[in-house]
Amino acid sequence: MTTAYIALGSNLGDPARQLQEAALAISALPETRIIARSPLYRSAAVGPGEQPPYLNAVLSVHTELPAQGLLDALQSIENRQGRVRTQRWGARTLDLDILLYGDERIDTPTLQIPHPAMHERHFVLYPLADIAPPTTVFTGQPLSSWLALCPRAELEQLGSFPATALEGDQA
Ligand code: ROI
Repeated sequence: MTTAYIALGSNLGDPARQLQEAALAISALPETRIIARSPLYRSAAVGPGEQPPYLNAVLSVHTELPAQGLLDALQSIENRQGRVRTQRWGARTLDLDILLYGDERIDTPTLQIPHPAMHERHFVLYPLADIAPPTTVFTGQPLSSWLALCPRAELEQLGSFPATALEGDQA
């Protein structure tokens, strides 16, 4: 059993609903259970160009799926929820990224863990800190150190990310 952290993001097509549906789909994955969910956060889009603000959250799961199997499952959830990959930094209905997979380091053409940009993104670090121990280490430093280096800026906490009735009482 491995504890993994998954970042969720959306800035198109009713983002709150996209994140709810994604959590429901993740809760239904084989050999995978949602352990905790961060609150929902809203922030301006980071990156080039004009696009709508994002809604973000982080989930922790216990899973028996291998990292690449988990990634494949998350990509099929993205695709089912209408994600179209156009530009690299473009707006999207749903983005699901594996941040951490136990304490493994993975570097393949399809998967890099820890996620290579997570330590510099407020919209990932703050929701991660809501559910992960501050002693969690990645990219050479504990989460608490990365937070100290990353201004919270205009990141706005919107409230809880409740489990839907369909997810039962797993999280
Ligand atoms: N900006 C914010 N605020 N949240 C995201 O999830 C997000 N995702 C992205 C880029 C385009 C980098 N910007 C983002 O992929």
